[in-house]
Amino acid sequence: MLGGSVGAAYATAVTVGHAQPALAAETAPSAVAAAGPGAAPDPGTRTFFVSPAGDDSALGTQSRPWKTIEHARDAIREWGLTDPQRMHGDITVNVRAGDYEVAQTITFDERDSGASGHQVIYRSYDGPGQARLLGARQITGWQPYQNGIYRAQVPANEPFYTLFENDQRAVTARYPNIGDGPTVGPYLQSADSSDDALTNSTTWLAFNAGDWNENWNLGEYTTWPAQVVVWSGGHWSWFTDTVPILNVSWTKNFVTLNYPARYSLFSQVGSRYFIQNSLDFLDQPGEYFLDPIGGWLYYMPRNGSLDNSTMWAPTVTTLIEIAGSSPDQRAQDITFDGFALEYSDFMQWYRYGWNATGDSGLVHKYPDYDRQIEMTRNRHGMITLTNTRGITLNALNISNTGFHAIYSLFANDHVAISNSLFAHIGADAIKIEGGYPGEGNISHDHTVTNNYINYVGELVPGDASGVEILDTGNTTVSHCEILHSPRYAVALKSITTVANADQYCNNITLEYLKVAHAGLDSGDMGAIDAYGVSNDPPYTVNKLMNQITVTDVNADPSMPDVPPSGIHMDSGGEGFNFTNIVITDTEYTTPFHGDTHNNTFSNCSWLTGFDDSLMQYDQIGVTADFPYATEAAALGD
Ligand SMILES: [Ca+2]
Repeated sequence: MLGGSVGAAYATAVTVGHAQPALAAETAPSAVAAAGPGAAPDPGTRTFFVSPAGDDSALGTQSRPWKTIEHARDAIREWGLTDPQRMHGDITVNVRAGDYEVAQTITFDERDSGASGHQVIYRSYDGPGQARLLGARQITGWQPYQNGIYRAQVPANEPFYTLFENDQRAVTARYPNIGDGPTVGPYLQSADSSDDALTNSTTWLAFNAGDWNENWNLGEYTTWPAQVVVWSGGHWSWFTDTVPILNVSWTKNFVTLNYPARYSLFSQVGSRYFIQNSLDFLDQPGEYFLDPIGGWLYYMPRNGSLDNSTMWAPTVTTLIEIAGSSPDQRAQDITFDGFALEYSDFMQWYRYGWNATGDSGLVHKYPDYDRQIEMTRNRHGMITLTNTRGITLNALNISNTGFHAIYSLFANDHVAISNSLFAHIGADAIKIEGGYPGEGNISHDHTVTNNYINYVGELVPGDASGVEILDTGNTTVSHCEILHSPRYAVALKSITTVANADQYCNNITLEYLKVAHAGLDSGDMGAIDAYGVSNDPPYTVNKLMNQITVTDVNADPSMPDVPPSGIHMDSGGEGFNFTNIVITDTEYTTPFHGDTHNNTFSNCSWLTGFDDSLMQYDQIGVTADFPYATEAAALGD
């Protein structure tokens, strides 16, 4: 029944028609209207308008639109238009073309749900990408500073953690300078040390003599120190940490970090890293440094001047949050259609997951799962969903995020993400994360189809993924193109201790996917990767990969781990049926890496008897009517 409801919602969302029919015999309760956010609408009206030129004290009509989405939400809420007894059709908020700067996260909860099978639809009225929600403010007042650097005054003590020149992310001033390639290298390497306490530590990074300069201002002991961005774990290249430094010992050549990295900073070979966030590192076009204490922002323009540039500083980590109060009180049947969403913030310290079993501090049936999930403090998506049902996200253009683009966290089902463009994403483009194993199957029945995903993991290259699905099942990912990922294109994860009865990662279908340029900076992984999703016999085959192409899975030459493969079935990567798959140009010795006994295979390019005529190449990837141009996003392809 829910599936049918979502299908109907999707059909509504992609309908091109404009005016919605008004209900004839419906009135807003006068008491509610009197307490409401403005003049009551024409009785029965279900269509409203918002415009950058509007006024929240207006009527919300096409000729007298409101100014903010928040006001439309409040009006619908306070007039009781979604009361199940009164909601006899969809409610549509038509958002006109233009820029809407989002200074505070726009939140929706169960009071904003559709009812009786009808949706509340917020849509870009003038076409896909025309209504733009910007999670940033413009920085103006730039003056030449020195050496090609400009600077502008900014409010003190309002730090932000990424910056944009027009539609392009700036680089936090760093050493060594970023290269031209698709990775965030080149890197330094942490040093071996005669002191085991240093090399086995997650907070001490030993450096090679000459790599660091005693004259650098690293902000030691301040609230705004330099940071190390490091593939912790030495030869492992699985996770990147961004960690502020505490201080430097120039006599012993080691740095003490303010927080533990995910793994030891030395293991067989040095951990790859760079240093960022000092004015002394600002020497390359495109680099910036923020001094939030003094209230100055420094930037070296990419083209020598800022005459044709607008500088955007992010204001929020999340632009839209849809969150019910609890799994029993869900926000449901809400659609966002056609919006562009650009710019969101990152943080000063990032680490993927807790370091050890039980570190979340919460009691769980599988406490080792703490190591598999985002720490509480890092749970940010440009669109974040929690405690929802039947949310439709269609024809969005999401770019330049700090964290994930769309983050479905914990109890959500029947999320539909379709026809959308993702480009220049800080972490994952689409992350669907269920709850802890064995504590309830709360994330399921999602549809991810017809999406174009290009350049993910720009701030979190370790564990970056185009689509990551954690402890979630009954989900289909289809007709997606996923390009340029330092780690995964698609990752399916739980943890290897989970028993079958507690396993929620069943019935996953990946099909008609086109993957290229993944595994660009990571090892011991595949462009499509699974871990811990089927751990015990009988390894029932209940997951499908069908009609998939994967090409160019080659890591940066500095990557010291086992080279990446096309498909990597890690421990617990069992119970899959692989059919009609072509993998080319991978760095690992074989295109497929994993168990061949508890998975089934037919017509795969690395097996004898492969028949290319069975590949439906014309149906792989996004469809011909994809609503956005993909060429622009593919620059550098
Ligand atoms: Ca630099």
